[in-house]
Amino acid sequence: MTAQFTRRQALATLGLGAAALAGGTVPSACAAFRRRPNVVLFVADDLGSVDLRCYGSKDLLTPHIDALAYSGVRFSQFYVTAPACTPSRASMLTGRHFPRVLRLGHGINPAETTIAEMLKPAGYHTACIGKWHLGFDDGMYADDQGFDEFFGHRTGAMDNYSHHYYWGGPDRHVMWRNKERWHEEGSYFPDLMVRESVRFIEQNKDEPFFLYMPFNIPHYPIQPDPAARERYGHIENASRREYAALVSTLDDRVGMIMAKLEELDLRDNTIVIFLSDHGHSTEERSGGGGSAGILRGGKMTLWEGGLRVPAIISWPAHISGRQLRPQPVTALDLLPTLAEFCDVPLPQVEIDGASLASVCASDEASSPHDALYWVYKEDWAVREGPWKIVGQGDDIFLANLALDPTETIDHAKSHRHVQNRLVDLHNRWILKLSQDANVASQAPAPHRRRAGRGRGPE
Ligand SMILES: [Ca+2]
Repeated sequence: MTAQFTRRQALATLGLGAAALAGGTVPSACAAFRRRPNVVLFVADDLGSVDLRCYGSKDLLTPHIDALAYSGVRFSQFYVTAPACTPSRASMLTGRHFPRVLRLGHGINPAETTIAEMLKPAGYHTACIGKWHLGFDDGMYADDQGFDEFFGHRTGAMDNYSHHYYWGGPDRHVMWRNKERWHEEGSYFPDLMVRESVRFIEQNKDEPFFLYMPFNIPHYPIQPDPAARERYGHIENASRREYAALVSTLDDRVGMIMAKLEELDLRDNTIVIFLSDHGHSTEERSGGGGSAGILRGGKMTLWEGGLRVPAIISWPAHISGRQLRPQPVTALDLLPTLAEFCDVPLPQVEIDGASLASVCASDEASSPHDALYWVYKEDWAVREGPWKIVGQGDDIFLANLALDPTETIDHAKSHRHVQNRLVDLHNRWILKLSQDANVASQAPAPHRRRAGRGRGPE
């Protein structure tokens, strides 16, 4: 009998599924036996690919998120499925590519199953506190999609003090508590998020809970906590200085939630996940203070700087700390990972992600994906092994990320056989998507090779 089988037997005896095998120990499983793990999902808004100290930043101060990283697994090639807020978050919450789950211009199809709807039948109390941005019609708000409670703004950019929409007109108030407008003009929204989240944790500390905290920062409007500004007087570039203060504003508030979990002795059996919804913004309103380091591109592009994000999974009871995982994985994997860790059934639909339990447990585990696929507006991309192809209209760019993570050397002409294979993968994926009844009317078109772009020699 192997040691692992012994551990599996022991966990089965305790009533825990195979999920609990993810690098854990039997003694810590005893705590989990009392109840399923809590889940806290932190999402940063437009945080750059390297904009944490634990991801190599030299000028940002992010001690709380760094501590979270050191308590668990930090991923160095974690991708989101789209370089924009709504499609990225829609995939993350459903485990399915966003063309399958989004009704364009409206939000997540109510027929889809979110992480909250997956966990609720197992007795989880669920809350979404922050920026929803995943449904704009009746029946498509957070409290219609599996969250017992919602506090925050349903739409995108919101002024953190007036709680009015930051884009366009007419000027309008956009903060809600469930189905009621909520007015606290003058109160700083990130602090309201912490207040409401702490209340939710305290109220549900004796039952399993899922707290989804989609922060609205460091997305513009660039309105950092004045106390955080004081740490960065030495940064000369004003855009970077303001962005840095906003990242620290985020870090401080992550720290406040972590402190509450510690105070209530909930930390060990709480799965805490942190990621950014995509890369840094270069929009004029953002000031352009974020960074992707050596990576190309940012928000709204399919280059690495738009898609590769900081990502952490921490569960002290079952996952070892100070782990770095280089395997290419994706936000699609979070729902199936949580299904396994929380021992709940997957939704009865095709899930595009796969559980990361084995990857969390071992740096020798393979990525669950042979290839990764993206589409965004007219652009598309595929990654297979070190190769990544980016299509923009008729233009094709083929990078070898192992040799050139900056995506500056184009191998499209010199490696036609690779290019053709990845184009075929993309087209097969598009064909599969288009067969899904949910997306038949809005699926992107396959790529058509231009004349002369045949299967040439390498
Ligand atoms: Ca965003």
